[in-house]
Amino acid sequence: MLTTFRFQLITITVTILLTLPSFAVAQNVTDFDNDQRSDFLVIQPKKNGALDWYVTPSGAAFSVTSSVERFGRLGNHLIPGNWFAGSTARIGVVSVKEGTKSLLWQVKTSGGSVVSREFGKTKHTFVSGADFNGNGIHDAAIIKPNGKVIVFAEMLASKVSGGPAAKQFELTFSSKWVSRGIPFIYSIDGKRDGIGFMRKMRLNGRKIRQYKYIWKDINNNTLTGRIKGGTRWVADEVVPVKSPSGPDWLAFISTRSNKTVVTVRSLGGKRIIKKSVSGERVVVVGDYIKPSGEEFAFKTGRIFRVINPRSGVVRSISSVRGIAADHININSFGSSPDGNIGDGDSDLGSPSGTCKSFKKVTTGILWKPSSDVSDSRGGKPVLLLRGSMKTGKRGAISIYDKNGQRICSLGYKVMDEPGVNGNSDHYYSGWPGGCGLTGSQMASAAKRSSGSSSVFVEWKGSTCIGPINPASRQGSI
Ligand SMILES: [Ca+2]
Ligand SMILES: [Ca+2]
Ligand SMILES: [Ca+2]
Repeated sequence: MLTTFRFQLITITVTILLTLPSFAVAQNVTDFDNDQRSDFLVIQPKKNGALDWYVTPSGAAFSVTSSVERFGRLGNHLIPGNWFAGSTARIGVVSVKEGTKSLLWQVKTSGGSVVSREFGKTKHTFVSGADFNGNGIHDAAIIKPNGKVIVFAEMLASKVSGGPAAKQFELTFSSKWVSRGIPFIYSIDGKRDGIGFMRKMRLNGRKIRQYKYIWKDINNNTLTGRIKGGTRWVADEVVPVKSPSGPDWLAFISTRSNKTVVTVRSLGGKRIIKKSVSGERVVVVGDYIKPSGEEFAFKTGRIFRVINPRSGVVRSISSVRGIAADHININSFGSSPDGNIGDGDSDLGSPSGTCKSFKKVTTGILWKPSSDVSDSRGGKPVLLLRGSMKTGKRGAISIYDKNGQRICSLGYKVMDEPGVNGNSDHYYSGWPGGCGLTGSQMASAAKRSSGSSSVFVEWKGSTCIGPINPASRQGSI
């Protein structure tokens, strides 16, 4: 998954790799050119909301970037991966099927057709990019609020003629772990993935807190324990990193306004490496370079800085600007996205929070009705929060009408140049996580549902910023 990326609803995400059986298919998830190494995948949302995909392949020594194709729309989550038997990676998206609350999974085949299947609902968290039975083909899973996890092995591969049979499995966790934990993918043998939840808990009444976990796979293996050490750090995201052999490692990714920290540990807690960079960065994982095993990479603008956890070797690779797509994506269409890239937001109409008090637009808060950037954000509102007005929220924030009905959303974007606009946090309508409406469309939507064109933006606790006239500039930073 990507981090900070914890982004988008388009949400996109990040990746992993598997060990390759000699007969097969590249299991390296984001391997598009079939050289068994991961490639860098980036999307650029266009003004009309379409997504253009680009790949910077390992096979050409990361020296060129090519356009893949246009597929998906703002508001979709990205699910690139090895979805079919005998194929290299393919691009795909998860969206909410129009007029329903069902999740629609769609992946492009090499022939250009689209293989799709409905699986899960908007109230579920979905998991893409994991291989639960270790056959090299990616499987889908959904996490239900009641603690049930449904694994759908070969969900899409089975729809292709001559493909393997699909099979479903059910794993059960307590609803507390699901609601309070960070979901993560992990393999005990480097091949077959399982799913777990990580929670920061107090140790036997003592003050210090550590991460505890519970993990299961479809072969009835269960692991429980705690991550030794690391009592101070708080992770936003926990992502698997293939070690050179045997069990996975885990990358704990922590993003703050002034730096991004990645700590790679074994499940037993042994620290393999810790790296931090200034500013908020997207983090992706893949087997990009030698030696064997996966690397992680910080993305800044067009540059991916690749770091091997064991050797510490660093290499910089240039791609294109855009949102990095990782193959492991754990996300939902709700209002509080977790990881990777942004978050989608198609579940409008079921406000998850309501404004109990209001904060007027003041210094440190700036609403611009029309962003002047030239991508999908252009001509649509952006909210800037500076200094003490920041909330730390990443992903999507909700916009309500005066009755507390959710009518739109804004998506958080990591800035390519950290520190821009006084180091403000930026939230866009035309960015993953955002609803894509213009200022006047937002005003109309609010007017239709509440009789008033004013809107209120989710802020801290149950306090909202507003009233705001979405079609005019207000505030200053
Ligand atoms: Ca490759
Ligand atoms: Ca599989
Ligand atoms: Ca490697």
